[in-house]
Amino acid sequence: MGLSAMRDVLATTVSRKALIAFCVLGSAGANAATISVSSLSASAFDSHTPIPHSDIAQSDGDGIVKAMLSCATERYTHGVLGDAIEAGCLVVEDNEGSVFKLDLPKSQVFEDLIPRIADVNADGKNDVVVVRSEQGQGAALAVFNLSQKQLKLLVDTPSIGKGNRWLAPVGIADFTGDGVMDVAYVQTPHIGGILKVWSFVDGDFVEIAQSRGFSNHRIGDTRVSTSKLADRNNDGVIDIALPDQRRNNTVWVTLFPEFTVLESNPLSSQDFD
Ligand SMILES: [Ca+2]
Ligand SMILES: [Ca+2]
Ligand SMILES: [Ca+2]
Repeated sequence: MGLSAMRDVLATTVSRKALIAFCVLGSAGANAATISVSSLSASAFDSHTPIPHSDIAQSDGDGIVKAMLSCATERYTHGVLGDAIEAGCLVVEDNEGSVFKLDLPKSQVFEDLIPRIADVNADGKNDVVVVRSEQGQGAALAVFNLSQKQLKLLVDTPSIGKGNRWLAPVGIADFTGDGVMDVAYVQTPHIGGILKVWSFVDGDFVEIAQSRGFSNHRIGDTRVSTSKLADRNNDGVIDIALPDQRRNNTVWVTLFPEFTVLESNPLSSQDFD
């Protein structure tokens, strides 16, 4: 192949990538504004920079095996996670070594420090769970996965509905013992925290429990959640430990067979090691 023919092939490849690079997800609400940008090229995961204080998630298995919060931005002026810098994009690597990046629209950030890798929709492939915040709407818990070689929104909870209102994820597990994955977080942990638990049913999140009186985060702390998951009562189903709103007590709750407070003990910092 001559040099000029090679240039033509390259140009075609670039233009095809440009065409598939931008895809508007969904048709209604905040999701319609989410722009998914994926890269089929060998753009190395490590060439991206994580935002300050954030962790890079790693996992075994299929689907997403690495996830990073990147594209540092100060465009969302809330600053409850140690500084005013949030993430404008999510970068993931799949088990075949391909790297994908999802840039949020300017009205949104990832207000989080830990991407959480889990198979939320039970298709055998890892997804990633992060807090996404929007100007005027506040935070929502959002799940992204790889579909047709693009990093896309799989499902999200409703936004809190007011700007600068945040939620602190507690964990992802089957809290109800029915074999279906659930997610738990504390909504507005600084101003009256509500534990909310959602189950992934028929492609959407369905709220299965909520209870007031918890606080798993202090303003400014880079630990996203002071909480613990363990089977406290040895019934084979994972339970949740959280500080109460005043952070005087450690409260263990279970969702099985229904929402129940198992224990409430004076809080010790070791409770959440
Ligand atoms: Ca999955
Ligand atoms: Ca469940
Ligand atoms: Ca249990």
